[in-house]
Amino acid sequence: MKEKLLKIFAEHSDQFVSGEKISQQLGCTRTAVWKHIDELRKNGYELESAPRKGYRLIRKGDGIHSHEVKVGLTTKRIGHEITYFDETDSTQYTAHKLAQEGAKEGHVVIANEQTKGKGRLGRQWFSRKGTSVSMSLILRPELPPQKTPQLTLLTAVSVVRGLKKATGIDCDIKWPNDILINGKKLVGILTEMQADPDRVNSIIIGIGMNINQHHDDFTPEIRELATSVALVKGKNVDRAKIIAAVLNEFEQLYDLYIERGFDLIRPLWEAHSVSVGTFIYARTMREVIYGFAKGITEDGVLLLEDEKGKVHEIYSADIEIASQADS
Ligand code: BTX
Repeated sequence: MKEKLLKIFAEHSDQFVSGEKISQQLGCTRTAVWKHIDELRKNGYELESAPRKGYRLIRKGDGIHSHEVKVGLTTKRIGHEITYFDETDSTQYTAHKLAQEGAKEGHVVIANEQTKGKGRLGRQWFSRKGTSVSMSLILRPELPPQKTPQLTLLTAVSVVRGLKKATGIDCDIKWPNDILINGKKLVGILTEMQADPDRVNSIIIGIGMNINQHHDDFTPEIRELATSVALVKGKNVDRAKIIAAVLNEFEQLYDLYIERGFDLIRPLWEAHSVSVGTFIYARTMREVIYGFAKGITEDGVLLLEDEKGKVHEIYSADIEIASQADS
């Protein structure tokens, strides 16, 4: 009901809508309308009421609303099913559960706040209420498990293109899963799967985006390494619009990928990459390797040529771009 009421206000932006019209559209009594309006106010919405005119939405609450995302979607299936939480532990957990229960490809889980956001290798991902986007996308491609890293790279391209369309900002990609602006982390991507040895059952792509955080909204441990769209643009932006733009880009690239493979995605990824064609340090589980990042393979594996000319295939690592003095 709340979603329907918000949709009515979205269709009458800045205008009054009479209580009678709302009750007709919602199919409920005027008293029930008043209760729903009261509920919205408790959720942080500012609503003006005027005798004989009705209600007018002045300021939205700090949530993300499914219908606002859906209004911006041009997709055929991605994002058509949305499960939304004002607060949850991690959207990845819910998405895994939904996938096990048979959720369809394209189902998206979105949260306004995560209390146990997951990064890679058991690390934490911070997402502050009302400022960030935490979402997990359920996919069911027919792929062998070793191809799934390609989807991380495809997602990174979708995020860069979606952010450009929705906000005008240009971001860089650092292999494999970081989106950066001026060297600071704006977005993190976590790809997980449920698979048999030779076949993927589902892939869950988690995307954490810093959107409206200001400096003090970041916890001290990430304050110097993180940035947000608002910090770059100097003003807050609409999170629902950004989600829709990213999902739109994602579907286009994903359809292309399913039809034609990774070959067309790779150059798009390389065009935004700051970690290829340069000297880097790659910190793997076992060692740190310094060398020249030559490119990525068909499977999204990073090729790193060390000082002795040996080329290492890096499947998973944290990358640091070497300073000019190192190279
Ligand atoms: P990662 O392991 O590459 O990055 C995690 C590291 O990034 C942390 O150790 C910390 O240093 C830093 N960090 C944590 N939070 C932030 C932040 N908000 N901004 C910048 N830097 C940060 C990246 O893992 C993958 C993150 C995926 C997050 C999404 S959100 C939706 C979905 N649900 C969930 O629990 N995880 C994914």
